[in-house]
Amino acid sequence: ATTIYLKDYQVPDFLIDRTALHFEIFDSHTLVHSTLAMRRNPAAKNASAPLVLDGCELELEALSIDDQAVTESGYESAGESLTIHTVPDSFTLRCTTRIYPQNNTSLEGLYKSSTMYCTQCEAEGFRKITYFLDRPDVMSVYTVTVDADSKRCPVLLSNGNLVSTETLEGGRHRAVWEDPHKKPAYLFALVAGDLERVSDTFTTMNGRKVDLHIYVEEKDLDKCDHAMLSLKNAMTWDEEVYGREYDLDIFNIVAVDDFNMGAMENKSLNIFNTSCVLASPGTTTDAGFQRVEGVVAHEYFHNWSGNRVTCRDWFQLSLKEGFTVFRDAEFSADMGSRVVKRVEDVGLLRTAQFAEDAGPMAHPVRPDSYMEISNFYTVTIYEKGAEVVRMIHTLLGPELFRKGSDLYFDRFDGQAVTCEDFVKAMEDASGMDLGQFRLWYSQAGTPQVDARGEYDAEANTYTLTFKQSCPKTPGQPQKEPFHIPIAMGLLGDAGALRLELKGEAPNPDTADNTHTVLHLKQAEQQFVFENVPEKPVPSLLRGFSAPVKLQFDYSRDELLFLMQHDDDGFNRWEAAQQLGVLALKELVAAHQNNEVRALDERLITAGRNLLNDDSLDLAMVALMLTLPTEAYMAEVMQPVDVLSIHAARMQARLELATALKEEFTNTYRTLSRRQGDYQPSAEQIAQRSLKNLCLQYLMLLNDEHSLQVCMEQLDTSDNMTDRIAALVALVNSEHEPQKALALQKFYQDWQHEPLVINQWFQIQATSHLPGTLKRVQELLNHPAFEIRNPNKVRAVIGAFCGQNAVNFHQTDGAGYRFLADRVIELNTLNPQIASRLLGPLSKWRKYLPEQQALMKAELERIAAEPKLSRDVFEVVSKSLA
Ligand code: DPP
Ligand code: ZN
Repeated sequence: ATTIYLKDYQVPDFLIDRTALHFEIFDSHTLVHSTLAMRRNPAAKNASAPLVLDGCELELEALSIDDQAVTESGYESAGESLTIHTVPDSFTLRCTTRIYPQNNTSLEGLYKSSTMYCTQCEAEGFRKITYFLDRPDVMSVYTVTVDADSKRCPVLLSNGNLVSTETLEGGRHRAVWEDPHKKPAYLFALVAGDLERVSDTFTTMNGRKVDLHIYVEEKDLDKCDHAMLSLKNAMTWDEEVYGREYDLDIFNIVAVDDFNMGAMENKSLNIFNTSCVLASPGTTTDAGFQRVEGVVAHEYFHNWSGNRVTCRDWFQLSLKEGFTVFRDAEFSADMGSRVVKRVEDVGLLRTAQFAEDAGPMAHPVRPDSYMEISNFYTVTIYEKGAEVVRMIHTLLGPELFRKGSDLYFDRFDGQAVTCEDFVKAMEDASGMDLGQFRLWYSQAGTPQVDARGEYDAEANTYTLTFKQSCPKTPGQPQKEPFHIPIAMGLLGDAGALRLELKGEAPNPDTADNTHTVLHLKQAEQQFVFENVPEKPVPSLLRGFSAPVKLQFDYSRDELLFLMQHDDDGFNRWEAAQQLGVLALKELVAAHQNNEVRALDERLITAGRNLLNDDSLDLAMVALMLTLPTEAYMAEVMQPVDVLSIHAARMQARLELATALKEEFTNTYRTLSRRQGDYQPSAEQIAQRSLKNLCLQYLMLLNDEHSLQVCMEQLDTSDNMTDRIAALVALVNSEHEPQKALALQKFYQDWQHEPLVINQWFQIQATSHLPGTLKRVQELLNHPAFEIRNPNKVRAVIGAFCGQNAVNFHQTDGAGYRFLADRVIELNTLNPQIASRLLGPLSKWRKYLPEQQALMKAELERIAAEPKLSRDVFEVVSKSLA
């Protein structure tokens, strides 16, 4: 496979001013007739360049230029392109291709999901529909005509406005759609099927009335309310926070069961994975509700950050994704609990993204090269990209940031631009120098920041010394120091201390002088605080103000102090995490040495205080009572000893459960009583999360009373959050007959709801008990399993390999073999999903030597397969390099 480089970028040789597509959908095939108004790009380097169109797996039926047929000698077709050597400066290209959506298992281009037709064109799926200039800097105005059977496909949708409908002969009908906004091909969408819809309206800030529709299968009509409400909230929020108004009279969402991603922001016709749009209390957990809210907002926000202003090339993917993730995270924070949202996001970043940044696929937020762009829809592009935008927000402050975003949208509306254009707009609007800051876009790897503090009691000064470094990553042996914003405060016995930074005038604007943002720019840098009356405990990197690994030698008592007294909610949680890390590390070491060691008493005392204090936010209590995850421990203890980490964490949880049995029981009882109608509100979610955490701890005790409580919750809950929590606790317990019966009953009750059955799959695939791999293999043969459906693959295979470390890494290597077999199977069916599944194997170098050898052997087995997709080849070859 060839590697594509950012440095080779060239403007397109041709432009497409207008695109007319006519789809004739038949059972056996689809014909696509395209008419493109093309001309040479005046900015092109080569004024006589041949026309090179992108096309993949297409049967070409007709091709003409200005109504002159192009004969076979007039073009050359090779790989994924079609070259026409001589063309005029301006011309009409017509072409007809024949495609087979029903055989398209890659779920890119036009494909069939059960009985409906739909498209997924980002990043390069449009070339599977017709020959085109399939690159985001070629933007065109589209008219789309769709013909299909009236009965099988009563609903025909595309981007923009419906301009006409028509009944055709032979029981067929037609719809014509026109999108007045020019767009790149990756934002094209088409849907044809038998769908019902839920409708509402939204009136924008300037009085435009927008029709909102959510299209689903009839059986799912009762699961659209939350998405609709989320959409309206997102539309209001984008007006209020970014001044962005919707720009068409119609906004459609369609739910599809077979979908590679979460959702897709096609202009005015968002296509969603059912898992990210359908929600009802009876079938969806709190996490599911929050996901729907977040993804609906994310795709809506793309209308400006992605569609109105799009990417010049795919190296700039984070321009739209990082910014849009930052936007949706802030939206969710405003709709629910800000601290909880931040804790969740940082949790993902510090496990998945930090691991990616330390592995063979590490890449900068703006990559320099790729083989297959689908492999770059990563936690680095999305989550780290969002952190980079968040840092700009922190450095500029909300007002200047808004000035910068206004300038960005204004300056680049209707254009395809770069990450550099975004940063420049922020710089121009704020006057801040972001020169060094730009390294966050070009350098991969997670910076390590080591900090120490020194108090001088005579001079009343406190000196913080920071050292930063960044490990080497593929292609980047050496790194320059980053510009790192460190939000911080100093805590004294009586509370937060006033900050007087040496060499800086106190800021008269801020009444609150107890919080500041330090600009760490050098490899080593000191900050001296003056008039510090006592030895402080520093609260550093508040709100996780930069995506770095911070090391500060806190004593455990200082961490306990921060847990109680920090003004920053995120850092209170972080102190609890770091305390947990220290305690777990001790237990891991003991386990490795076959020693018996008890959990640090202080964790038990802290837990008791949290459970006994009614003044605390319940969500915070739940978060702080959750020990660092195994995935996070794997990030802070390398090489990773999976089994010891698991054993240590289980031991710590059991000790907490035993010591705090009474507190967990009381809290559980109190919270169970507080029930009203189910709402996915921050308050109720907090209650349920703490209640269910208590249940999980109690179930570790393996006693009759806990079992009874758990069974009662399972049988009597009116919502899926509580039901699933009880089932998870039961499935991970030793109560054999009850477990099997409950799983069986759950399946019987919910077999008609695929999304619920996916959770049923996932719960079994993530059981930490022995024998899980065998069960997972059985599940692959379960009638409800379907290897062609990405959600099911993720629920069974993805969950087992990615969220069940102790079983995936079982010592005989059977977990690795299982994954390699599935990757080989999916490689031909759906390369994107196959490649994505490989993640856990690709990071083989961080495990113990015996595991490394077994993992590597499986990667080599995959590498030896004769026909590897570009997707899988890239990940496997880079993993073994
Ligand atoms: N559909 C994906 C997203 O919204 C890719 N654009 O992030
Ligand atoms: Zn996105």
